[in-house]
Amino acid sequence: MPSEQWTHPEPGDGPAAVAAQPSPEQVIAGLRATSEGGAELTQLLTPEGERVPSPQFDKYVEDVDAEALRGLYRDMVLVRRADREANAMQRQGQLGIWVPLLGQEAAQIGSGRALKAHDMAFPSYREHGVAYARGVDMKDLLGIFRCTDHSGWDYQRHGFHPYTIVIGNQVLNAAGYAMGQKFEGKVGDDDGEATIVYFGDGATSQGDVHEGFVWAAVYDAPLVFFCQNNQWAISEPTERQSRLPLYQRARGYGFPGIRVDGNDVLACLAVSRWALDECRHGNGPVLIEAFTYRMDAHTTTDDPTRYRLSDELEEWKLKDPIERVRAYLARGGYADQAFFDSVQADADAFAADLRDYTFNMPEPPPDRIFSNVYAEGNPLLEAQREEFLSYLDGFVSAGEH
Ligand SMILES: Cc1ncc(C[n+]2csc(CCOP(=O)(O)OP(=O)(O)O)c2C)c(N)n1
Ligand SMILES: [Mg+2]
Repeated sequence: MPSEQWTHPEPGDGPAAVAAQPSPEQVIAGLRATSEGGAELTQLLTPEGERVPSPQFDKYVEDVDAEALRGLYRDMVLVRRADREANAMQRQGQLGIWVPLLGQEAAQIGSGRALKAHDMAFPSYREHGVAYARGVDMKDLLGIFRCTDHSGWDYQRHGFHPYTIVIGNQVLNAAGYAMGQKFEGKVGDDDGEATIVYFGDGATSQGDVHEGFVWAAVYDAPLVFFCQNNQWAISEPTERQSRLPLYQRARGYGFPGIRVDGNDVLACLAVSRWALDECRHGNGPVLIEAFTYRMDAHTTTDDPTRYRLSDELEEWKLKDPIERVRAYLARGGYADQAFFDSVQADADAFAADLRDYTFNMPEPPPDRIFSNVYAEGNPLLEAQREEFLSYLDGFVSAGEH
């Protein structure tokens, strides 16, 4: 008989149960459940590309016909191609660092495409796919990673906030923003507004995330907490973050939590639309745990072979988010080879454009750091800008002598 996964003692279980620790067999059973996602995983498209009916979620993707699915496929291929190009450019010294999204395309495109124009998204630092889905030019991401810019897009126009490197911090910002949407009466019907915030499995151990859960819960804020559980927080695996599946944490705060197959773009779209809909109608917040896998290093400064076995990666390659859509489209006769070839050609052109831009990226003027600090002019900052520029001028004239 397979070992039971360890569960946390419940109140009233008695001192023996409270003192009990998981046995080695239970730990192994828990790890297996982790890699397979468990029975509670919401999935609409299997890794083999078979459509699984879902009485609860099918209605949220009724409009996704073959053309729409080809569109989602194209989005994921383009985003992955851009990601691989940026990774290569870091290796060639054109970018200071890159944060790969490889493997997380479905979680990001599915949730990103579920958003409406008036919704707001708060990313962490790996959400290049969401940026693309929000209409941000991917060129504008690259200045951050070439270390010439802090952020390069109009966050209000795109409904996509600047990247946040401080783990979990954006959850507080998003909770505040969503509370504002509630206070201003922007929720309550189909056209209501909602906010989505992205964070990782490791971030769930941060106080900021906990506080965000508390504030959003007690104010019924229209906030979707979108946790991409990619199994790793740099070198720390998820079982070092929690004794329970992460989505179950929501129950303790008093709002619904759900685990979706994060490598299934259709399920991510459906579950995100459902959760956003709940928020629009004033039934927020909702926690989504998108169960996925970081197929590459944490960043280009990381070497994952130091802390994880390659058979884990091999196992997850079989659950590739793009391949299952390709299999579904091909098998059902919804796309032919000419379509796949044209998407590949578009992706190559997309990457070439990013490459040309990066190689010719203008250096910002040195006083750029003083721009966009305040919405309006600030005399103290202006004085500092002048002082800094005259300091730099001193170097030029010293060199001229
Ligand atoms: C407050 C804070 N502590 C530590 C770090 C260093 N750090 C950067 S990424 C990371 C792991 C985050 O893992 P996870 O939340 O799972 O997100 P992922 O990188 O897997 O997308 C840590 C600890 C940080 N950036 N901010
Ligand atoms: Mg992680």
